[in-house]
Amino acid sequence: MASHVLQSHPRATGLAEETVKSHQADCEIVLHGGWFCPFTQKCWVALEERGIPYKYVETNPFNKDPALLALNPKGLIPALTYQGKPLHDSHVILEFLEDAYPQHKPQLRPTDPYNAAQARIWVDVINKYIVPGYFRIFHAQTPELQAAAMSEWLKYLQCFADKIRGPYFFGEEFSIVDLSLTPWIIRDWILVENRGFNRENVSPKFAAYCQLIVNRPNVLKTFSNKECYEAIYALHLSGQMKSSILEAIKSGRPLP
Ligand SMILES: N[C@@H](CCC(=O)N[C@@H](CS)C(=O)NCC(=O)O)C(=O)O
Repeated sequence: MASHVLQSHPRATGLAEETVKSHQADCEIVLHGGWFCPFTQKCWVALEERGIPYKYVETNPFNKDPALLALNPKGLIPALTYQGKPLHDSHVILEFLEDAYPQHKPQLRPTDPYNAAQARIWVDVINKYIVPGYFRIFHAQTPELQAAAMSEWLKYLQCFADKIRGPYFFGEEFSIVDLSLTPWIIRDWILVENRGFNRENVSPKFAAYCQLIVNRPNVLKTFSNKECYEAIYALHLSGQMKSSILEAIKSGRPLP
């Protein structure tokens, strides 16, 4: 089903299309990603923020091509190759980019050890609670289930928002914590229009934080035209989306 949608929307559009076009030369880093994929966007923004040279290769993960399985046995995007060697899982890729390219500033992981540990804690909260919560709201097909999923999500977001030092999570610098939430903030309009989400219901501070995040140039230049996402999100909203993440959520397993 999702593969079918990707046949009509196979490539990045808008600002993201320009970014893809300017990253077609061979490089030691190759990002195998999808224009629609929030996990890809995390890695993509990190490469742009840090000015690390990379090649972008659009990859459809729903066909489970042997070429993708060779890069990631889970058959998911993003996958990254570094000097021809594969890596996968967006949070692992972000950590790898920090470790492999310390000379590319700004680093997104705090250099202070205490803040670095705090960053790990909050990235984990985002990955384990906030991201699955987002998908649970999509997946819920009755008003009661949607309201329950939304109220749980608001609690996680409020807990996160309370810790934002402002303007970004750790203060002045955009970090790996902000980045880990970014793709879901820039995609929250679907929940606003279809599930009654409102950033102000988390807190005015959170709404201001989101505004800052979605206007970062590197976030905008890795984002396609909105209407293209709507075709994919229609599948989520109607319960027709089939993906490893949704299967995990339905069966109570950890996300792949
Ligand atoms: N934990 C993975 C999740 C990646 C993921 O689920 N990617 C989606 C696209 S946004 C995918 O490849 N879906 C294909 C499928 O579910 O079969 C990460 O952080 O990279």
